[in-house]
Amino acid sequence: MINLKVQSALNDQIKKEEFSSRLYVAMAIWCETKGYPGAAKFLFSHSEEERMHMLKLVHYTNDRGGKAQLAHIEQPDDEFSSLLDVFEKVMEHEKYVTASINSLYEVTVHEKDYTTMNFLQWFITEQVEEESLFNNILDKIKLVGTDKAGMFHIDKELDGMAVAPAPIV
Ligand code: OFO
Repeated sequence: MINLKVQSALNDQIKKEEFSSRLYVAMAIWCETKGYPGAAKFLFSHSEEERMHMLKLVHYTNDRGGKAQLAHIEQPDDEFSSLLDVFEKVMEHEKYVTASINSLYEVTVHEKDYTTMNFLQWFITEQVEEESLFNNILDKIKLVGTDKAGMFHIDKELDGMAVAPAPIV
């Protein structure tokens, strides 16, 4: 049976992953309506990945004899000044999620919940990959600045980077 403090921290993370999924849909909508179809496709697919993260936590909590709980999700921002602004906000958000995963891990260390510590390794690695992915995208966007041909090229590249989410395990 899962410890209640760990369960509560997992539920908190479930809320954040669900919010991430909504935030990336809001960003994808902005991109789709501003002429960046590739960035929109990429962000819609990333939203699916966040949903998969949420469900991974849901199944784990339930499988350990706990109960996953959904919470009220606040409205994400949906106005951005540029594609650079969108990806700067993605980066900011991912750093926040990384800090949150680290805090969740600290709870499991404190509670000596070795099974959850082990489970969270996947999320720790995933955050390293996500931060590096978004850093690369940000570097490219900064490099082209306001050059329209460059932006068109980046949008095409983002189109190719959209991935179908891996199955939940
Ligand atoms: Fe769930 O990894 Fe991004 O937020």
